[in-house]
Amino acid sequence: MKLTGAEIVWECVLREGTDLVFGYPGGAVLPLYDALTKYPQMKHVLVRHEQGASHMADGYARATGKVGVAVATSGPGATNLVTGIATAMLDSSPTVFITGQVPTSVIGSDAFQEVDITGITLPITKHNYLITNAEELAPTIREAFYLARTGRPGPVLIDIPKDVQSEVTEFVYPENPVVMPNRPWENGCLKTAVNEMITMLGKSRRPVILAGQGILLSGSENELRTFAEKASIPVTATLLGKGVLPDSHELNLGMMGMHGEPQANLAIQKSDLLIALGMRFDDRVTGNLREYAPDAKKIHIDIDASEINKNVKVELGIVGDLKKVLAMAIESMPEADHLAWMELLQEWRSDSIKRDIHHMDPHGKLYAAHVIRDIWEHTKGDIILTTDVGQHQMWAAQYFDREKSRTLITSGGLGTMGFGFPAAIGAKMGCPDQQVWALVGDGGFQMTMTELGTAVEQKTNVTIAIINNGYLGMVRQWQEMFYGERYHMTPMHSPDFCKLAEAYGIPARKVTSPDEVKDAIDFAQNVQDGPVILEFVVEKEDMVYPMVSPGQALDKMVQRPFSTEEKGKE
Ligand SMILES: Cc1ncc(C[n+]2csc(CCOP(=O)(O)OP(=O)(O)O)c2C)c(N)n1
Repeated sequence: MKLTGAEIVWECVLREGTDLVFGYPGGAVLPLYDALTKYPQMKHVLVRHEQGASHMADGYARATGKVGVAVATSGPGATNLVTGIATAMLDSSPTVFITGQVPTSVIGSDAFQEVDITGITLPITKHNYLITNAEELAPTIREAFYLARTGRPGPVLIDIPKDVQSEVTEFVYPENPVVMPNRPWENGCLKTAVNEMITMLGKSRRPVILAGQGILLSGSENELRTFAEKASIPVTATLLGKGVLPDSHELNLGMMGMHGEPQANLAIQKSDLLIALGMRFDDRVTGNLREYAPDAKKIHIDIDASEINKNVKVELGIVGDLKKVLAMAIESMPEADHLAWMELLQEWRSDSIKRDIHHMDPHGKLYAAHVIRDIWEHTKGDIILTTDVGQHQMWAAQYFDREKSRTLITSGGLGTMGFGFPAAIGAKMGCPDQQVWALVGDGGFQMTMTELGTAVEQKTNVTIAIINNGYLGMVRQWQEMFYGERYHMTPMHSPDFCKLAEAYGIPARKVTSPDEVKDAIDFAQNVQDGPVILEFVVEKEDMVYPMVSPGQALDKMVQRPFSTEEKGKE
């Protein structure tokens, strides 16, 4: 069958199981958009800015586990995707980005809207391609989707010159599976390593599992649970690992790291064996590396060999699919308990940050953490929550318990402000039967609120909960703690968000006191046919505690100082 390059693109994307793309047209993708008219089964969501498309594709991918796809034109269209591509790269999100390029005859001539997007995105993609003729399209697209979703997932970019999109060629879909020269560890080799792990576990009195996003990416939540239960090992999760073991599980210590639970950080520092599963020892989770878990032997299991020994030197590194490795371990490991260790952890647990909020009487004031906990309670936690970046993100990690994976979607690695709202649109389109909320700061929301137009047009039912503290809150917190309370360039003026909503025809409520919160949540839940905005005007100068200051050891946590009222109660 003879097809144009543009038609081949859509044929192949559909065959990869994707019938939804987010994008924005332009000169260099006109043939692609024109061909789209022949593929009504392919839904295209017209965004308001290409960054929005990139985060929507990412949010869709994280919520569903499927590959998210975004399309943009050459030059500024392509560069507008860059932040989203980097966000997907740092968080291993399976995504494919398709960009138009100037015609092959003028590549390299600084043609109108020419930019070397494969050069620009080389370090922030798992792989990228510049297509030079239409015959390359089908095998390349097949390979791109394979790369995006296999091993450690990530973004792949395909740059397609305009003339290639119009070129007519024979379309042959490569039915055979993609074969890549990767060398996973053989079973025998894995078995030896797993036996070594079991021996180390047998000698340990204070083991701790560090569970990362790799658990959900490999679909090994059940294996994690059985592994932890069989050997009675407490589990702490990274931000992106939240939900891989239910927060209500008795072995779950909560999140680790800079704003982690005290018992989780203390457990790591006092442990004699860390078992790191699909995580990458980011500096926000280790604190000062020289003082990190000083008495612990370390085991690191990851699909990506380059992660082993990158930040933390380990006694045992295992490169493999977590599902397979954990299943092997479960089969041959003995049951165990670590009673003395559990008792100690229980003692530390009573120092949890959770206590801090329940003891804190708001005295009529609206605190962000309370709002977040209230949303959790009134929605019974049964929603997909996306967040933006900042204080509200950390409070969400602390107070919005997760029972399932893929229900907290947040930019962990890159910390991209502007991610939360478009990611929620993508998540809702991937999971239409689930309630989706975007928790955003007043600062971050203003970076991508232009996607309100997209949500209205698409009738996307997401609730946007704006935590409005009038500041770039997290930066203000650092100014308070480390820069002599000089709040320079962090107070931020916002529009009247309810009036903004009105301009778009979006229902909205402003909440200024604790007794209005529940009503507002009910109001939002009654809206079913499009976006809804709740603006929570919260205390301006609140702090996220506990906090491990940069450069400090993980157990040097600054706790919330008691207020005068609370001191009286002690
Ligand atoms: C694109 C981008 N620019 C700058 C930053 C640095 N930054 C991190 S948190 C933050 C403040 C966020 O403020 P806001 O969105 O109001 O949320 P809050 O911290 O108040 O909850 C800033 C500026 C960032 N993470 N991303």
